[in-house]
Amino acid sequence: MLIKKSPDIRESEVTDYSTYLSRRDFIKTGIGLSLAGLGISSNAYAKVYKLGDEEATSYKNITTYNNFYEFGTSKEAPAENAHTLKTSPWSVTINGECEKAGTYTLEDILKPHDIEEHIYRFRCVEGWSMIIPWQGFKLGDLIKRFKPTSKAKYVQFETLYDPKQMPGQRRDVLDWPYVEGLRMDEAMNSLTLLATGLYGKDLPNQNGAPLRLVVPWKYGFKNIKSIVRISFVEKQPISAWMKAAPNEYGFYSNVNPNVPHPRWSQKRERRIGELLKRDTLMFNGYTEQVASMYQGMDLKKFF
Ligand SMILES: Nc1nc2c(c(=O)[nH]1)N[C@H]1C(S)=C(S)[C@@H](COP(=O)(O)O)O[C@H]1N2
Ligand SMILES: [Mo]
Repeated sequence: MLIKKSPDIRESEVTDYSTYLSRRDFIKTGIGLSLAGLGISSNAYAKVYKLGDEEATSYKNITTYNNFYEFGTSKEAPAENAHTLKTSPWSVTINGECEKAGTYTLEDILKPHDIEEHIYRFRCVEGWSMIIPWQGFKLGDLIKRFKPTSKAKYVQFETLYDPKQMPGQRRDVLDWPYVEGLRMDEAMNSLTLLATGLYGKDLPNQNGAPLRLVVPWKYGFKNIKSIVRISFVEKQPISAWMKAAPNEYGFYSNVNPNVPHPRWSQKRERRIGELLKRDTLMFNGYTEQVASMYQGMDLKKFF
């Protein structure tokens, strides 16, 4: 079992990765093997994860303080309600400007990718933040497999639409399904992940199982959950939040302490589990890896 360490990882310990192993074994043998049968300890996630001197947010906080409006708009609602989401079987449609369009099983989507561990800052536009140890693979590696054409300038993502499984979709708080998008270079950036797990365990439903986007230099709402469609498109996608409030939520939504939200400052943030507020960092601390993509752009205009 190969788990690659990536350069953004410091002082972390790589853990056994249950989802991936069990899926792989399922594919190979056609038999669902229990985690116990594979000798995988269920408390592998108890290890300490750090990003520099910043300690990872607790598993409990990451999995019980959520935004996932498909299951309700309070922070507690997703953990309470998301058990109704059925994540297996799951399929993902890849379409638009690419050579290998089609509908693929989740197993086919995951199969060629080695699972990496990335410990990232996560900053919600509402002013709170976490440190999350993700497992997943680079979105760029997936994109290459499906051979986008020269017309593919953006990548658009869609969450499952199924009001039976997602009770929040019975109310029109957003124009469902949840949609997000990235410019092609952002999608290809090596920080950008499709996550399948956190803390060495399967992604809990409330965190966007079985597949969710992680773009650590952007506000949390760009990190679309429970993805069923990835489309290569020529025009800039209109995200669910842009539709809902275009003056408040832009396409780029890069973390930027110098560009306030129309209703509040973005200069500081509350790290979940800490008392004192921290200063919010430009591009959430990932300037070195991402600033060149926005060279010469007016970030107040392209917010
Ligand atoms: N489909 C979908 N994706 C979503 C959301 C949502 O409501 N629906 N909320 C977003 C917001 S606002 C944030 S802050 C993050 C929260 O991710 P977490 O609950 O794993 O911390 O998910 C984002 N992705
Ligand atoms: Mo958010």
